[in-house]
Amino acid sequence: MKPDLFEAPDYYNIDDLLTEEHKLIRDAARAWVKRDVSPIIEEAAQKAEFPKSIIPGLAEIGAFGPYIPTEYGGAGLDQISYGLIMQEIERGDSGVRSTASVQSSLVMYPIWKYGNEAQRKKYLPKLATGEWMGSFGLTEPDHGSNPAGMVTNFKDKGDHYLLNGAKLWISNSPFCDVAVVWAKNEEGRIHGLIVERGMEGFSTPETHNKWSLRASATGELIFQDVKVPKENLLPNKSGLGAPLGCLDSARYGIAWGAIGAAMDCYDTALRYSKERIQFGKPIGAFQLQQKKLAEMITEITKAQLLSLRLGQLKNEDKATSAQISMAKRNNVEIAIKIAREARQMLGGMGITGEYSIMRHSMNLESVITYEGTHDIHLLITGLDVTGFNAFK
Ligand code: TGC
Ligand code: FAD
Repeated sequence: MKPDLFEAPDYYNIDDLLTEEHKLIRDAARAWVKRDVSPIIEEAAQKAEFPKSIIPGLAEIGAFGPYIPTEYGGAGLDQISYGLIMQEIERGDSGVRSTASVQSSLVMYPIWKYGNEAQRKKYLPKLATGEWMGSFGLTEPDHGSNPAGMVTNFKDKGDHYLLNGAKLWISNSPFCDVAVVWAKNEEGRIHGLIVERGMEGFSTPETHNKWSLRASATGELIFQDVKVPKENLLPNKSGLGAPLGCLDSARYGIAWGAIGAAMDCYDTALRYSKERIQFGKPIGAFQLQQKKLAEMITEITKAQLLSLRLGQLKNEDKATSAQISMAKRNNVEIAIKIAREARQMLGGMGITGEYSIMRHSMNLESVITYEGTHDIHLLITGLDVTGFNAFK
């Protein structure tokens, strides 16, 4: 892969709206991605391996639990800082951002919000340093967009719960130390359980042959009569709203993250358009290529403003789930379109691993599907503005 020459576009001087702390945190994450992610990520993606060597670095830039209070080992930052960290990591690779999203918003967040003090103290500090890695099991083979239909279940056996079922498409599953698993009790009510590696009957086979998110490990979570200690049930929230609450936090991070991938594709295509000569001119001098670049920077700027405003609302605890859905859907869509256009601007070179664009493009095919598909988020907006529920 070519040296990482990334320069972040900021067409509307959005930096002026950030605090000095935001910029310091963002710049530290940006420098880390350039130094520790860019040189190794293409090979990791080609080999379809998650680069575990970057786990300590992710912890150091505050990517594990950015907004979790410091007393539990988190970074104690605000929501805009969290978003900026996700943006910078996904500028490097969506799969690396996935690892951070899952650890922060889908594992640490439910333990922090729905767990008791003993659970917080036991798990959060080790998750914040990356000593323990987590996964989040909601999706099942027959229940993806409709998690309410899940069949994974647990029975009360007096001194423990007996967990049975299977989860599919689980990020970090092949190497996770703990999994936050959503399952129904005997009354059909959904609860979160913390399952630890080593519990008998718990296995995590890897899913192979992915063409997308290749630098992220994806797999299953299989439970065959797993005895889960009673103290591993998350006591403070149950029902589908509990996992969906975690998704709000992760979807928010993705809304920012997708901008990072879009910025990287735009920046690469812009640089290439100034260097690549055809018909005696840089290709950037042709109107058709300028149209592509002008539309890219317009969409990136709109997405940056959308995320920043959403971050302000989140900081005030006023962001609605539907507002988060809109930002996730919009920003991933513009990123995938920008990746596609940027890829074309590089001609044949665009399909190679010399540049990051094709990898971003393939990664974004997962990002547009997970955490609620593109169409599911459209229906959430549709429901919000009309009051009519098109799901049921
Ligand atoms: P519905 O009847 O609408 O709601 C059930 C209960 O949940 C509440 N609720 C929410 N709470 C918090 N946040 C949200 N976003 C919420 N949305 C709904 C709701 O108020 C209700 O509460 P209550 O107290 O009345 O019971 O539920 P539904 O069954 O009709 O489903 C609605 C739908 C389709 C929007 C929902 O199921 C959905 O979002 N489906 C998409 C599934 C999904 O996003 N899966 C993601 C799996 S995790 C993942 O992909 C990780 S990838 C990570 C990575 O690698 O980065
Ligand atoms: P389906 O739900 O079967 O959807 C198929 C198609 O039907 C989609 O286009 C969808 O939009 C459409 N559709 C479904 N319902 C409707 C409707 N009512 N109206 C209109 N169209 C509809 N899950 C986890 O729990 N944890 C993870 O860590 C995790 N990581 C993932 C990592 C990767 C790489 C991938 C690809 C997925 C991951 N997922 C994870 C699962 C992800 O959340 C699901 O793939 C996603 O929610 C969609 O579910 P599905 O794949 O079963 O598709």
